[in-house]
Amino acid sequence: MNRLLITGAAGTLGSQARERCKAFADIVRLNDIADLGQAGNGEEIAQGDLSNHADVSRMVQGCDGIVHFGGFSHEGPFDPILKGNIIGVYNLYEAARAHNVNRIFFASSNHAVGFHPVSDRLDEDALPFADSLYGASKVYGEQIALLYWKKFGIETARVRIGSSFERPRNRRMLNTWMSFEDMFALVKRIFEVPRLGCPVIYGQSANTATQWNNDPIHWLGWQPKDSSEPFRQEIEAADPHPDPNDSAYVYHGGTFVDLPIEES
Ligand code: NAI
Ligand code: 15L
Repeated sequence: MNRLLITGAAGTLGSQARERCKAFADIVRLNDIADLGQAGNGEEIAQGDLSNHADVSRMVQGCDGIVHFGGFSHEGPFDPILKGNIIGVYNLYEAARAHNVNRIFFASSNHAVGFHPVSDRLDEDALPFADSLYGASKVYGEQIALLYWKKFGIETARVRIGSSFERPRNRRMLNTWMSFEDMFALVKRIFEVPRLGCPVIYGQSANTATQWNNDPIHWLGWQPKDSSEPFRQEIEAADPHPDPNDSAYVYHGGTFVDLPIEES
């Protein structure tokens, strides 16, 4: 891998990617709408707005692969979701097509299927069932990825990330957590495999309690190594009497199902 574009490089996962992807990419090109500071060794800064076609074309040109973390990362008003996640994804795939970039890691979300009840264990065949405008924008992104694979052969890992933070933050995340180590082992693997296609992958660590079945992507050769178990005692002690009827434990998307549709 010569040059890898990382979008959302000022965010939680993108700022991790900034260092970690240097393990397999000679140059990381960093995009965000927010300030990215000075370029370090092996870095190029490409500040810009994903909703601006010219910005996106410039940042994609000359790259060999894309880790797409950029966009609006939670529920909110439609306008930033439209710009970051709808127009932004269209611009990204059009630029990839124009500049012959043939492999993309797309940060989808569990909220693309968040309205399924947790009593149903989900795999790659789960029907889209968004729990929010944000989740619906991720369903759209997954579909654009599939379309550009079928029409143009651009391969994408459509990764429905659970909860990827330094550590799990609550009881729900004991099931949905994905460590940064497991995340970036997956990112690396996506750019190593000779053939990728356009699989749906659930972004989770090897948690004891799991809601998502990754058996269909065993061929990928990625095995998460971390687990939320070491955090269980502390998290359960902080919240000793959870209500089993709380949406947090009833739906895959947790409390996103209860969020209002905000006005733009
Ligand atoms: P984040 O919110 O920390 O980072 C997203 C970055 O995208 C921000 O730095 C923001 O400035 C940038 N951005 C937003 N709109 C933009 C635009 N129009 N043009 C250019 N840049 C723009 O989010 P985080 O946690 O790092 O997540 C990264 C990706 O992974 C997001 O797409 C999110 O939806 C997805 N994801 C993350 C999960 C997690 O647990 N961290 C779970 C599921 C999905
Ligand atoms: C997401 O999609 C969000 O980006 C992240 O901030 C968390 O809310 C995560 O889902 C989750 O479900 O825990």
